[in-house]
Order: sequence, then C-alpha cells, then structure tokens
Amino acid sequence: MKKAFIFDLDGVLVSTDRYHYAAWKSIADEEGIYFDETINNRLRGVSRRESLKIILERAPRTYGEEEEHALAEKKNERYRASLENLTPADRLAGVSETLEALRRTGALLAVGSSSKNARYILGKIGYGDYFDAVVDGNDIVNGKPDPEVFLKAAALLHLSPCDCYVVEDAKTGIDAAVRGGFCAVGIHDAACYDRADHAIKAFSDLLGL
Ligand code: B16
Ligand code: MG
Repeated sequence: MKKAFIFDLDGVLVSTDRYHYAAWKSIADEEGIYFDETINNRLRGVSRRESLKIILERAPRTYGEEEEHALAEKKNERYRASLENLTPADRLAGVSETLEALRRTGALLAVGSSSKNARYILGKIGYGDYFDAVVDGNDIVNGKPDPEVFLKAAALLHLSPCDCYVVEDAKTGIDAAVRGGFCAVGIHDAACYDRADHAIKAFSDLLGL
C-alpha cells in the first residue's frame, strides 16, 4: 500500500451529481438549449466554466464572456442552494468506515477536487477538518485533465506522486492522475477506464490495494 490517498470529492466521497444536473438543466431550459443526462455525463470532474462551454455547444447563438460568466454564477447559486441540506448521511457507501480504517494503517488522506464548493461540501458532510490536505477549484489554474490539483495535494503532504493513490470517478480525473505520475484508481464510471492502474467496485476495496 502507498503512503497516501488523494480522493476526488464529487462522485467518490459524496454524490452531488443530481444537483449539478438540476441546476444546469434549469439554465439550459431557460436559454432554450438542449441538455440531457448523457451530455451531463461529460461534465463529470470538469470545471464550471468548461461545463458551461460543453452545454453551449448546443446553443442556437453565441454567448459573450460576460453572459457566460452570468450564466455560470446563476447555475452556482442554484447548485449552492441545493447543497444546503447535505449531511454526513450523504457520504457514499463505505466511505466513513474505509477512511477510518485507512487512517489506522498510517496512510495520509487528502482531497483533490475541481469544485470551488468543495470546502463547503466537506463541512456539510462532517469532514471540515478531517483531511490532511484539501486542494480544490479555488487553488488551481488548470483543471483536470491537467494534474495540477493532485500535484498540489501531494506537495502539501510532502510526498511524491508515486507515493500516492488518486481515487477518481471521472475519466478526466484518471487522465490527470496518470499525467501527474500518480497511481490511478478508478471507481464507478471510471472503473471501466483502461488508463486506470486499478479498478475498484466498492469504496472498501481500497483496503485491499
Ligand atoms: P463547482 P470533483 C467537480 O467535482 C464535479 O464533478 C463537476 O461536475 C463540476 O463541474 C466541478 O466539480 C466544478 O464544480 O461548480 O462546484 O466549482 O468531481 O472534481 O470533486
Ligand atoms: Mg468526481
């Protein structure tokens, strides 16, 4: 087992996917842009601005910088409102026990998320002070598949990428991990991605790495 685990947040520790979808869907509907769950799958792990660009691929007209900014802000207000009711019960299956068990092995635990709401979400699910390092969308210039978010997390842990697992549910996150020299572990959607070094079916399978 390696010295540390760097976890993606959304889709790995908690799932706010349905809230992202509902907020983007309401914006797309208001703008008369076709948007469905298949397109939504392409937004997984991708930054807010990049997500909007993907949605606007279907737009009947072009949008200026300021308009794009306003749409992204509006989406975030709606998304943030839906996060208000998150509680520790929203941690995904196996997360609480497995993180505790990993800690007992002496492993360091960190979060590397594209989300600018990551610290808010961590607080809501009772992990405000839990991790040894948290790097999120506010701390980086280049989003996944650039490895910046994970490299910063490893630096905060004072470890080399080769000493860390990155646990990801998104292909773009696995690409980031591989590019950064980490050991990439795919779960959920990313479990069938052949670039991942390991594929796990359940979060607790991390204990068997
Ligand atoms: P925000 P992760 C990602 O979180 C989500 O998977 C992705 O759908 C979202 O667009 C991105 O955060 C940005 O989120 O609008 O809150 O800054 O999977 O990297 O933890
Ligand atoms: Mg994710």
